[in-house]
Amino acid sequence: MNNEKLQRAAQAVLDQNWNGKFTKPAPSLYPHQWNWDAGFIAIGNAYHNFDRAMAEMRHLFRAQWNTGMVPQIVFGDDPQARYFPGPDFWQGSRSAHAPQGVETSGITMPPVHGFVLWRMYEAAADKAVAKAFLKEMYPKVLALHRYLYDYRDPEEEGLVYIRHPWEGGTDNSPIWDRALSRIVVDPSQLPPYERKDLQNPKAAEHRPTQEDYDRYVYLVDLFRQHDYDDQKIYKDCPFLIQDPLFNGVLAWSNEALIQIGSLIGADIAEPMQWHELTVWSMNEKLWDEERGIYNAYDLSAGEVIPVHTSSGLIPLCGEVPTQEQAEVMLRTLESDDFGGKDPNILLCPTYSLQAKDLNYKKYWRGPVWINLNWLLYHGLVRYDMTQMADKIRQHSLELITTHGFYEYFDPRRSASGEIGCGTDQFSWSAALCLDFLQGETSG
Ligand code: 2M8
Repeated sequence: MNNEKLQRAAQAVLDQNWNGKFTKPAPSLYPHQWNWDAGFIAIGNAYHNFDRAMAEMRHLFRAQWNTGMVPQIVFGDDPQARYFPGPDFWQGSRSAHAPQGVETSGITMPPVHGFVLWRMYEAAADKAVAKAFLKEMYPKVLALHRYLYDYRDPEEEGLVYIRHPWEGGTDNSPIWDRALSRIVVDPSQLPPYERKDLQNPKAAEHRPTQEDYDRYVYLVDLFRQHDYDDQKIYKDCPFLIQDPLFNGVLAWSNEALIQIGSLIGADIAEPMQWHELTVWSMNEKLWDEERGIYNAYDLSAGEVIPVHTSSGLIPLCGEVPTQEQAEVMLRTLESDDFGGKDPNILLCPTYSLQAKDLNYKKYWRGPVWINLNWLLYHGLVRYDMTQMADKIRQHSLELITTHGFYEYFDPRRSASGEIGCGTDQFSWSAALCLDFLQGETSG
């Protein structure tokens, strides 16, 4: 498929998933608006339909809680929408901080919005419109970051914790395994629930397990019982993790807030302080020199979680490592863990290829995801590692061209069975394909 055809196909996916108010991540599996999906989708639409990109972000931020938190899901009003957990299960209105007139979940997601806005600005044909939009959005994104530093960084280290795997966006990542295994759930004590994500015949094999879901539900139930009060949840929650992906993305968005603030003449003192502290702490606490990757940290157990997933490479995008550290990370990416030099591997697998429990087709436990590739690509570009950056971009486009706009992909060229997994017509695969097609190799 030539680039023009690919571009049109990607635009068609975004058009098809647009419901007049927001873009669904996929036609039926994900019928509502998701937080970081909305950000990636807005980047794609910035090249295709700038008004829609702005509408996407406005729709998300209209659901911002008055603590500043931006929710993981903003529920749409389609009565046919099949998704669990829906608004009745979340019961967000138990919190006095929840927004009025819109239903949302009670957790957040990786804070991509700062760099999404900057990328939109870079892509915009009409800079005056884009600048006015930045002015409108800047205080909202600032409030989100303030929430993260005020409520999710109890030690004031500049490292933000997540309290649910869904907040990390990498739902069943092996990073969470140990922490989740400590949560002993008696299924008979859980509120009754029915999963809606197992319609596709391969879903049970590819998606999270029942044990995973029991723990996801256990945590949501705990948050409900605490009426989504952040302080109370912090005291009782058995899952509090400082994730290198979440904090790496935060670092990039802090930088973007500094750029945006400078452009619009706003005070940038806060994002500057945040940025400095986050970068310093990530290097002090999460950097693993020996393995050349950033670890996660389990705040509940007080222990490092050695990360063998690509999440530990994401801090490149926020320019967290020094050039020297980045070079060590590049070697990690080239090693047998991630297959950067293996002709059979399409980059970048999400879990070490050496891990005993690697599963090439299971969600966040091995497959390639286009959003993480995009973050890695931009990280590598920042360190002038253009050859590897280009390889990631080419592999992403190859996967999409050969198999379609899937949600995730088996990384092996030699694989049998499906290569494209999960849902087809997945919005962020299409949106970031549009950005990849810009073909930029230096930034
Ligand atoms: C997946 O997560 C949702 C829960 O948030 C789910 O499995 O139902 C993840 O891949 C997440 O990162 C993504 O934002 C969401 C919608 O695409 O789906």
